[in-house]
Amino acid sequence: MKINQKQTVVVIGLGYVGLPLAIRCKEKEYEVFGFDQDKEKIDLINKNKSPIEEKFIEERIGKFSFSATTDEKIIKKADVVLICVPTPVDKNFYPDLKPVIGAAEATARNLKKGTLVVLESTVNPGVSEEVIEPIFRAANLKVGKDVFIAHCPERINPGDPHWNVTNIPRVVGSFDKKGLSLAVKFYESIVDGSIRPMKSIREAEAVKIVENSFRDINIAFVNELARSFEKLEIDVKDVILGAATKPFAFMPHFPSCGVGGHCIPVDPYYLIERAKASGFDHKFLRIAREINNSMPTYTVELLQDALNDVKLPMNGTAIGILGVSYKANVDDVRESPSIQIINLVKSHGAKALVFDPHIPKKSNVKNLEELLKRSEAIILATDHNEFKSLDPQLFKKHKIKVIIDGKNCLDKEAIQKQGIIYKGIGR
Ligand code: SAJ
Repeated sequence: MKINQKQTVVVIGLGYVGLPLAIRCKEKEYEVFGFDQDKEKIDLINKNKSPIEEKFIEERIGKFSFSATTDEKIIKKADVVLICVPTPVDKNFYPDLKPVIGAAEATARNLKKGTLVVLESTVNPGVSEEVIEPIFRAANLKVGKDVFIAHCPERINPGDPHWNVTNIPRVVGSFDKKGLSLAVKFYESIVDGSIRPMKSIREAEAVKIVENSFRDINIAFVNELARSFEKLEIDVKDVILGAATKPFAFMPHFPSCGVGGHCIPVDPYYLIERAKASGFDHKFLRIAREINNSMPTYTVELLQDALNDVKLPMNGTAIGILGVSYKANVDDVRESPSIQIINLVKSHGAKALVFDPHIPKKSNVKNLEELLKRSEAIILATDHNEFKSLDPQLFKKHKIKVIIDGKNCLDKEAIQKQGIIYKGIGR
């Protein structure tokens, strides 16, 4: 098989990763079809509407439209199959490969011989060899002859105004030379950035896990600092910004009410569990996960302490929660610390008033005005632009007594000047 733009690409999984990828392949003049199990999503895409709030997609979906279906037989048309399905963890933080297995089995059932199959979903080292290859072998498809399998870990950063599928450099690994060369050629045809071939498919899988575990442990480091500096009355954000003036060998991360999203809090568990099966315990990764998982509880404890200072019980008090999304200016609640914070606040008998301008469906008040009017205390859980610019006098006007700034994004001094108790995460 040769890679050229007249070929047909089928993208399996049309979310944050698959949808921009399908649009980009269309922009690069491939014949593109999308396959997803979610009928609602398919109907929106076929009406050139984006199922997610993402500028890159919303700007292009009309211009580079492609047809999407819930029928797996569309895979029969593919010269290149791109698997972009979720790789979550279950409630015990154990990797859940069911979506990846389902996509690989559907591909094996409908595969045209000689097709290139690329897994973009984040998986631990070993999944391609131990899970994917056996699925094709069981369908009498020999890897390296009947099918070429590669791994090119996705690197989408939702909401990023600059880095997107067109320009983020990629790494690619495969089982064999032919698979590697086909995959490198394919990604070179759609990405204006470097495509680095890896020595093996297992090393390509390891790259993404390392990238995101690196971020998780660095966030855990500053979250631990925040809890220590709170007792030492040191403003951790000011210290991190001070350290960041060092032009080399320091990379700022910032403490917050928790680590959400479908990547950072999830990916380390894939390595922790696979390494455990080989007899290695990633103590450091586990401790970092424990620290980051503890931040929502810590945030609610800050609220309880502050309410004690104003003699307000949690029970029966109206608490405003600003933001449900896991990070600023997106509409994604996956693994969002806000959800845990809302549940914790409710478990103490408080009334949780929730507002997120990006996710009206998850809000239980009409607008910010109503939340401010009805709340006695506030937890800012997502640093949406709409919240960062709030005038502290507005809080005063609505007699807000306590503000817990879960993203350290509000003006501490200006709020304190209004006679409001302010507690940040480590400041
Ligand atoms: N967070 C902190 N402190 C920080 C940075 C993030 O508490 O210093 C929190 C965020 O509030 C959020 C979570 O961590 O709840 C994840 O934030 P993120 O900025 O890492 O956002 P993601 O999950 O969209 O991460 C993506 C990832 N991209 C891929 O996995 C392909 C990640 O690799 C990128 O490093 C990240 O974007 C990025 O650089 O922004």
